Amino acid sequence: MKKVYTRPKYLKPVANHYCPGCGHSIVHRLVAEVFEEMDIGERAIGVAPAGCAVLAYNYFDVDFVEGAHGRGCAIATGLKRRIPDAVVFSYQGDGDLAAIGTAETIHAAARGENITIVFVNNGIYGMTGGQMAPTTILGMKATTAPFGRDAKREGYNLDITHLVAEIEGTAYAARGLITSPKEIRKSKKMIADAFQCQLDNRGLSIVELVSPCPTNWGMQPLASVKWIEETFTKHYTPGVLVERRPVSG
Ligand SMILES: Cc1ncc(C[n+]2csc(CCOP(=O)(O)OP(=O)(O)O)c2C)c(N)n1
Ligand code: SF4
Repeated sequence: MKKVYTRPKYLKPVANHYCPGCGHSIVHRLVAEVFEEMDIGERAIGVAPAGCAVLAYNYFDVDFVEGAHGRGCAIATGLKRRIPDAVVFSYQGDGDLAAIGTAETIHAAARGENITIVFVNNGIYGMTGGQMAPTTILGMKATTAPFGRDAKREGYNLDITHLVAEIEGTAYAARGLITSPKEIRKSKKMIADAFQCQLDNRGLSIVELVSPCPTNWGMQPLASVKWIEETFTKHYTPGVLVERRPVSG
């Protein structure tokens, strides 16, 4: 019988701690598959976040550094400048990238750092129990916005990838969904394009993966995916947001 599914080379043969229906494990798999297909796993160095993906270094079979909360882009900057041949990526949640790490994110983009950001947006602080994040959309409930986010009380949600895309130093910004197999395949292509951008020395690349957190959303996994497609994407439309300095020929 033909084998159609196997563990990617750059994922360790261990069980992970993610909840059923969580997008993180799918994103891990996509990144590991891209490393294998692009033959860059031996050169990869990841920066793990404070957040549900804090143990990413236990799952990826590539070099990793653990970052303090929000400092992924600053740490990735140091690694890439010191080891230019490495393929450096920060793996960050929306609390990590768009709240405590806003300054690091924006300034890494402004400097045009040749790093890749894998950004998992589940609209909430997952690890700490479902507090409101900058990405929490209007009306969405969180433990710190129990009646749903209200613009008058909690302000509007922040589309950080759109903001980063506006900055000249950003070479590639895209947003994919971790929902249906079709959308997941598109997301994988975006991850590959982001790493290719780094290989071509074009500047900062970011891929946002809009991803379910069934546990903190209080939904079943399938309902979470449906909610992303019907509601969350009204604020976070998938697609390539910007592509600068393409390599000709
Ligand atoms: C300096 C500092 N402040 C706060 C925390 C607590 N903390 C850990 S993870 C986290 C938020 C994680 O949310 P997110 O980045 O969205 O990732 P997710 O868990 O949803 O994947 C917070 C506030 C911390 N570890 N360090
Ligand atoms: S709390 Fe949410 S983000 Fe964290 S592992 Fe569970 S489903 Fe995933």
